[in-house]
Amino acid sequence: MIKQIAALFFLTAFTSFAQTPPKPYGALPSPRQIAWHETEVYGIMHFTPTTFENKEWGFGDADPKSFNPKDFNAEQIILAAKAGGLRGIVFVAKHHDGFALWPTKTTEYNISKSPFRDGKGDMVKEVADAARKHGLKFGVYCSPWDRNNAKYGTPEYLAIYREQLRELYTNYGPLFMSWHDGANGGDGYYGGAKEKRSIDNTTYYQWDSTWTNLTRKLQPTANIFSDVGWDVRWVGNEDGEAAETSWATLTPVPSKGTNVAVPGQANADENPGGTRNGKMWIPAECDVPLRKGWFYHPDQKPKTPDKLFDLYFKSVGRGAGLDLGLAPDTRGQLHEDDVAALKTFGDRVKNTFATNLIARASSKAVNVRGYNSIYSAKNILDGKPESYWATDEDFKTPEVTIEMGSPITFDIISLQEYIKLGQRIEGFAVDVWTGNEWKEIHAGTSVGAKRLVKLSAPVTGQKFRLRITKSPVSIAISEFGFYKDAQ
Ligand code: FUL
Repeated sequence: MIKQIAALFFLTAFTSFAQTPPKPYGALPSPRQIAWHETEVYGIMHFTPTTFENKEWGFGDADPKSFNPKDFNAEQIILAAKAGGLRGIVFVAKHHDGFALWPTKTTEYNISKSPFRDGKGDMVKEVADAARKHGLKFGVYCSPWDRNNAKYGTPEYLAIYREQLRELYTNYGPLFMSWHDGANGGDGYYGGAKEKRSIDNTTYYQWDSTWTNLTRKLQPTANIFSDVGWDVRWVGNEDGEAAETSWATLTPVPSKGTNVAVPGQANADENPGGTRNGKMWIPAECDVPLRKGWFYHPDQKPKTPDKLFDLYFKSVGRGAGLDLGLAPDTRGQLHEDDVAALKTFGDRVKNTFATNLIARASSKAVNVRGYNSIYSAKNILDGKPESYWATDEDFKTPEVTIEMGSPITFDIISLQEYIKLGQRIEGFAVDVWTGNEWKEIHAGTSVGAKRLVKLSAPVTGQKFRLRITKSPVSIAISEFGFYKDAQ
């Protein structure tokens, strides 16, 4: 009897140990950030009187009557975005020129004073509705700098700005992002004063209480984008590229006189790559306009699908997000060149990643956590991001061999960590078996939400090996794949 109880005790202890997931490592993503990572590619849309002036930064003095997009079609824009593989749209509800694209009660300088829909239009609503109808998430950008408002620079303007956010947060459904720009102060119309106004952007907007009391309360699903957070950081350039080695973590340094790091105060050196072992999970967004400018200019052309595909690897493929600037023309639609570029890019991504060429391979790992099938290496080939291969505590640099029934040819490697347990891996390598020895195809560093590698030439083989070459803790890998560029 005693023996049986002891055996039972041992078995229970063993199975519960064997089922214990790896301890999380470092800063972790929140559920709202996990949802943001899944969005991967989205757009940011700029369309105000500035479009009709053919400028990038409206001064704030354009006549509201100039905003007259006779053929505005939110669905045309959203469908083009969807064909490009974009899963969300951040709509610039107010840019630096101060013109509000919804019938706000906070300023006369708004869409109801324009000929659009005979002064009865609400463009924020039209875009939000079209986005949701076609399955895209919706977010807003409301510029804190307002070159039209007479009160800009005084404490009264802060109340106006917050009320604008409150309107946007309460009338347009759940948002996936609230985008906060860093451009601040300078010359402007300011109700006719036409002067230069400087504010101290560390204190003037009181971001801490705005985000805590408004954004978090009214839009708990909205990821706050600004230079260094709170949820998503700026990548530090507008070229669409994160650093080759990218960490989703960062330690924001509070701006002088505040307890937060505010927009416009980025530590640009760390933004492109983040900080290994940073205190907070704040992944990078790579914002880049589809054309040269954020607003439509007839003399510019959209980026080529090849360029977009390359940027996809340098953003999403480095654990970041890709935010593509969409600029409707004066009709209120995306130019056919933009539509075509988005479609070719979207099709290429969709077709390339449609089939993981090693999905049916057999796998043999050197170690599986507690011999437990929950953590089997098979999980990295199952296409399910929720399952992962984990190893025992002391197996920090394990390897797994993948074997196919017949040879395959590929030129893309994809690797994903199970980021709910943090960003763990610091180095990995992939080899092909040549018949008598292993030959390294690629060696890389950080992984995180996703690491994509485009090889310089296609590789053919039947047996492969993934080696984790550096990690401070045991690993948790959710997906591993080989793909062939569908160009
Ligand atoms: C910048 C702004 O100044 C640009 O006009 C644009 O809105 C871009 C997305 O962010 O900081």
